[in-house]
Amino acid sequence: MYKKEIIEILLNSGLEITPDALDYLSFQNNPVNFLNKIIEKLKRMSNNSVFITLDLIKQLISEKKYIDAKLDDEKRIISEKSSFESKVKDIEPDIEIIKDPTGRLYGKGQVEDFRDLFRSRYKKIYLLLMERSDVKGSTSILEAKKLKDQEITIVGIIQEKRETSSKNIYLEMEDFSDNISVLIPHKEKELINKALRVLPDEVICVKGSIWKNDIFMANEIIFPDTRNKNHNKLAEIPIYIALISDTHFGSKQFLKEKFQNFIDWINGKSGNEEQREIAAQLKYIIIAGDIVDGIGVYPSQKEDLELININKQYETAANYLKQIPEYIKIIVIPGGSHDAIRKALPHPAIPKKYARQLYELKNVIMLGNPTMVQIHGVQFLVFHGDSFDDIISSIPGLTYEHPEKAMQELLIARHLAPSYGQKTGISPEIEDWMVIDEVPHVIHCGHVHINGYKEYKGVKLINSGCFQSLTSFQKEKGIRPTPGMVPIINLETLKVKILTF
Ligand code: D5M
Ligand code: FE
Repeated sequence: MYKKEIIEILLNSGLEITPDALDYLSFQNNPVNFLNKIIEKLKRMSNNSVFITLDLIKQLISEKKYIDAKLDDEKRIISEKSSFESKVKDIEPDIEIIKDPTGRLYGKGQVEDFRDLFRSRYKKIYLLLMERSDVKGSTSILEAKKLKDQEITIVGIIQEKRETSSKNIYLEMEDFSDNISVLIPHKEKELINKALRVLPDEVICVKGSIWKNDIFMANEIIFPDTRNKNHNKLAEIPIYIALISDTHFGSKQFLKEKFQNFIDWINGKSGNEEQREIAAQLKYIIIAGDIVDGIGVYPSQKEDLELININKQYETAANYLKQIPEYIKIIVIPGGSHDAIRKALPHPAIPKKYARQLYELKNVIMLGNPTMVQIHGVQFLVFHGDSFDDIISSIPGLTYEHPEKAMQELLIARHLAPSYGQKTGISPEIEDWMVIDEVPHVIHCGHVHINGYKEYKGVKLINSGCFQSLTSFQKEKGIRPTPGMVPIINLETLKVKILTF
């Protein structure tokens, strides 16, 4: 609706815009006003770029709160206008819980349990690799060592990755029959780039042959990856879902006004005509962890807390969510460091003893992390993203600004937390819950506090951002959050929009 107007203004200013940035702008509360402020800011910065990209906009938003999405004027005008009525309130909710670790976690931390965990991981990913037309069968490492001068395919768990001074990479791999050093020669640039993306404890396939001294010389690295996701059975009518995370209730940096704006929009009390139309079709919300800020998460956290009682933090969350009409179903999963659950993945749902008021809300469904749900045929894999710190620091080229790229690496590895023994705690369960057995339509994560979105092979990779402003911890780490950005998906078309509150 506003797009033509936006393009016209940009043409007049000698600027161009990328399609995602145009979508983003057109969904602002007052797009023209928002755009004019961006142009003004660009001029002041004497930025020479002709293209307005989504990254550039995000950078500008995180720098200053000059583009504050307060809806004051518009809100007043609209609330005086027509009354609001939901178009989906009488539709029967259609949620199927496909996978939820709650009540099914038994790991006690014994050494044998870790063996079971890695066997389960190996078995599951081995089968995914065998589905690929370019793999078809493999040789055990024990057998492979006896086969000289022939092309061999092996599948193994990465025990260690080493880069030598001559820039060769060695992958130490094992498959429960034996282990072997796999050499990636430095001259093979493409292969080296792939090897740099390999993470410890990941299961991958390599092709090549036995070289001298039982060293395997690789000529190909194959990740399990995925085929294009088909979009056959989606919702039959437009029904919307909003994805949020990292609300951090109880923190002094929890953004009350932005969250209240979000709730007001749900209740038809704010937003432009197009946004109100979406609100009238909103039926689901998923919250992907870090509901509250927790207690004692880092040494000086007390100074950042408004509420120093965990129950009170969840009670506050419930008091906000109470304002959401009951016909809207809310799925809540925890995050590892702030919510009241054990540190190691997978996480069960937040226990009732901490979050009684959330359990008392009839429309709230408390599940574990990760969890897989199907809503009107659309599958959502919901994971807080606890492993992102490890992945972003391990794979060259990944940054906090683009969490969606980290999500793509996880999907390619078909595992949500590949490496053991780094920052991400992993519990030794009999089954590896973190393997992405079934590829969903949408993967929804949080944790990094930076909104990000991309599509990979038909799968929407979405990081929903946060409702907490910059904390001293993030400032120290150089992380610039993008609070109040809420991805909304139409379950009929899978189209994604980002609303800003
Ligand atoms: O995470 C808030 C932000 O801080 C998010 O961008 C992730 C980042 N973060 C969290 N833990 C770490 C560590 N250990 N190193 C680097 N960056 C980190 P939250 O989990 O909400 O505190
Ligand atoms: Fe968080």
